[in-house]
Amino acid sequence: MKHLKTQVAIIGAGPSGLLLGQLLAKQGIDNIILERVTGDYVLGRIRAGILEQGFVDLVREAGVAQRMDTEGHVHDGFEIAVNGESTRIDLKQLTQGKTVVCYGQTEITRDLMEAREQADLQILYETSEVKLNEVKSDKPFITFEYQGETYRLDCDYIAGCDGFHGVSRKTIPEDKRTEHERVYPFGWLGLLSDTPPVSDELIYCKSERGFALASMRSETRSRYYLQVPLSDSTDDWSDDKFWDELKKRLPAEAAERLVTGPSIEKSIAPLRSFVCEPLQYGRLFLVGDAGHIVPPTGAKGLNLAASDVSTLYKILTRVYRDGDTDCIDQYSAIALRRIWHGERFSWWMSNMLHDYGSTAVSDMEAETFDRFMDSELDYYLHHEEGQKVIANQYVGMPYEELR
Ligand code: RFL
Ligand code: PHB
Repeated sequence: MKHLKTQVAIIGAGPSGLLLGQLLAKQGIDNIILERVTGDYVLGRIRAGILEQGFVDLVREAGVAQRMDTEGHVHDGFEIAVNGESTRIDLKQLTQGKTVVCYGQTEITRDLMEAREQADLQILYETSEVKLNEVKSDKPFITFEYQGETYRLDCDYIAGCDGFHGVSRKTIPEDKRTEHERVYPFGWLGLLSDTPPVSDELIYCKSERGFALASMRSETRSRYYLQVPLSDSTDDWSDDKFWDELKKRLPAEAAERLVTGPSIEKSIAPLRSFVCEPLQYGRLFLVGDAGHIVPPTGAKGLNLAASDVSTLYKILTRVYRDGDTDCIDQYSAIALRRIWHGERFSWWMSNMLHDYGSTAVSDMEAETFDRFMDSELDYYLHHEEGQKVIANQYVGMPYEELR
């Protein structure tokens, strides 16, 4: 068996693991990242596109913001269209100056991987049989297979940044964790294409045919989504069928402007709300999707991962700088408070904008429910106080400081 030693062992080279690793390294805290797949595979996953200010600030603090600052686009607002009638949520005006940045998760991940390589920091790709041991002791260690050999990695702390399907969460005994979950009865079919975006800003569309989202990655690359039944697969959706359906769900003026082209990626993501409590067990911390999942409607998944990273980074900095090991017990409560806000907002936006089909027991009940929904949309879209509720949550709740 080969032996390795580090201060913080990080499992997973997604945005959570890479960002945490970079921040810790800047503070002189040694870390090693283990990743199950190859770097190219990680970069092939097309996911989030909207970054809150807190995320942007953290990437700057990590010293990896150069490309994001030149190629990312600041968005002052976005549109919500209901049956073709569009309302602009003016983020900047409604939140006293706050905005979001449009820059793809793939690009952030690429920037972080390159920075890590340049700093000669280790990522062990294609590790398997990863097992977390003695996490309740002050000498935890990880065992794994790498390039045909068995390894033991001794460390002080373990950051479980290995996503929803990772091993870290499952290391916490079942009777020591509670998992809250809601699965939605539909998925999002995403399409990426090298075509100019239909609009400068995102358009979230509620229509009688279901939800759609017009998003983007750059002036020449678009990202669109359609609500689809969970039983659909990408084989059911030719590019032509996708574009035809999207045109029917977009407001008419946008549909007329839409430039179509061949897809360069197409995938279906199920929608899920999920929270594991607590997020700390001994010397193991769950970070990002390893501990929680949101439906993508509020653009919160990656942003919640960033606030977890920020909290853990502050804690570990204090541990190594001041020798204050008691502060690790603050992690779960601080992270979870912000996570539940993101969970509730994403759930609420999903409910408001998707078609769930009717579960009403009579026509009258269905009509009453429609009136409730019309009134809810009217309040949140056409009254300033309602718009403020959306805008303030969309730009993100402030990060909480350690005690
Ligand atoms: P990730 O990105 O899933 O990375 C986890 C990494 O851990 C590795 N791993 C392991 N490594 C070693 N050993 C093991 N046993 C391992 N098991 C797993 C995995 O290979 C992977 O590289 O989690 P992280 O870093 O916490 O980042 C979270 C974000 O990726 C996620 O919150 C967002 O992408 C969520 N999300 C979206 N969020 C948004 O804000 N806006 C979006 O539009 C949006 N679209 C999406 C999404 C998530 C999706 N998923 C998870 C299916 C679209 C999709 C399809
Ligand atoms: C995206 O661009 O992929 C995106 C943007 C906003 C969302 C979800 C996805 O709410």
